[in-house]
Amino acid sequence: MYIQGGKAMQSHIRKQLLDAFAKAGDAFISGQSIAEITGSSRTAIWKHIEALRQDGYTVEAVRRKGYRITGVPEKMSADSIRMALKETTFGEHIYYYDSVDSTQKVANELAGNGATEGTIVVADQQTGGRGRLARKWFSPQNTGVWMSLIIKPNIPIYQAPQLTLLTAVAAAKAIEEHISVAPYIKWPNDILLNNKKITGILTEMQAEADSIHSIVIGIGINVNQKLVDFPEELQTIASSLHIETGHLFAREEIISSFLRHFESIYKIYQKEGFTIVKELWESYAISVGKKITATTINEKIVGIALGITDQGVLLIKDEQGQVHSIYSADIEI
Ligand code: BT5
Repeated sequence: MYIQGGKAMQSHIRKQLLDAFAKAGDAFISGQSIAEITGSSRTAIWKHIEALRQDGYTVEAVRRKGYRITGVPEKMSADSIRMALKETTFGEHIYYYDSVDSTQKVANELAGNGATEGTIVVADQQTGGRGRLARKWFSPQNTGVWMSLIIKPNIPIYQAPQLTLLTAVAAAKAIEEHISVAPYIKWPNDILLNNKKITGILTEMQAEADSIHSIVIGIGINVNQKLVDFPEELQTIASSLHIETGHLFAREEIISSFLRHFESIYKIYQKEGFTIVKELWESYAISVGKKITATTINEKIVGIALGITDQGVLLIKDEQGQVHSIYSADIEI
C-alpha cells in the first residue's frame, strides 16, 4: 500500500513517474517515455508535470531532451522519501505521517497485520516518541528522522540484540557519509558526536513461541535542530547534525543512506553471521579499551570495556580482574 498519492494524479501513476525520475537521476526522461508511463498522449503530459510542480518539485524541461527533477519539496512526504531511495529494496512500502503518536506503535501494528520486511514508517513529528524503559524521545516537527523499520530475520530469539548493534553501525555509517566525521557508538544504542547524543535506537520484538515473527527497529536522528530547539534538560546532552556542522540536511537523504547501509550489512549478516557486525561495531565504539562506569538496576560496575560478545553483551573487567557481562545498563565514560 502506498500512502500519500497526488491529488491531481492517480497515486500509482505518480509512483511510477517518480520512480522513473529517481532511476534516471540527473538524466532527462523523454516526453515519449512520460507519455508511456502516465498512459497519456504526448500533448497531455504537461498536466502530470504541472501536478508535480504544484507539490513543490522543481521540474526542468528542455526541448528535445525531455524532463528531469532538480529539486524536491522541502517538506517530507512518502514521495520525496521514495525519490531519495537508492539501491535498496527496503522502503518499498512507506507509511508517512505529518504527525503521529509514535512510529513504533504504528509499525508494531503493521507488523502484527502482516507487513513485509523492509516496510518503513516515517513521521515528521511524534507526539509520544519513546525511548527504552518508558523514557520519552523528543521528536519535534521539521527537524529529525523519526522512523521505524520492520524486519523479519531468520535468527533465534536470543540473537535479537544483534540487530540493535547492526542498526547502530548502519546509522553511524549514514551519518559519517554526510558529515565526514566519524560519530561513535556508546553501548548499546546511542550515537554520539562530540560526546552528545544525536541518535537513539529502540528495538522491539514480536515473537511466537521460540521464533521471531518480526523486529521493529525505531531510530531517531537529530538532523536540523538548533540548540534552542531542544528543551533545557537536553541541551547539554543532545545535539544535531546541524549544530555540529552548521549545515542543513535533506532528511530523505539520511533515510536513504541509513537504509542502504542497513540492507547491505544485513544481507552479509544473514549469510555469514554476526562477525561483520561485531567488527564494524567495535570500530565505532567509544568504550572499547576505556575505563567506563556501567549502572545496572542492581549495581555500579567500574572497569575497562573489553568489547561485546556474539549476543551483544558488553564485557567489563573490573580492578580485581573479574569480568562482568552487562545485559542492560547506562554507561558513563
Ligand atoms: C533511545 O532511548 O535512545 C531510543 C530512541 C528511539 C527513538 C525512535 S524515533 C522513531 C521511533 N519511534 C519512537 O517512538 N521511538 C523510536 P534511551 O536510550 O532510553 O534514551 C532516551 C533518553 O534520551 C531520554 O531519557 C533523554 O535523556 C534523551 N533524549 C530524548 N530525546 C532526545 C533527542 N531528541 N536527542 C537526544 N537525546 C534525547
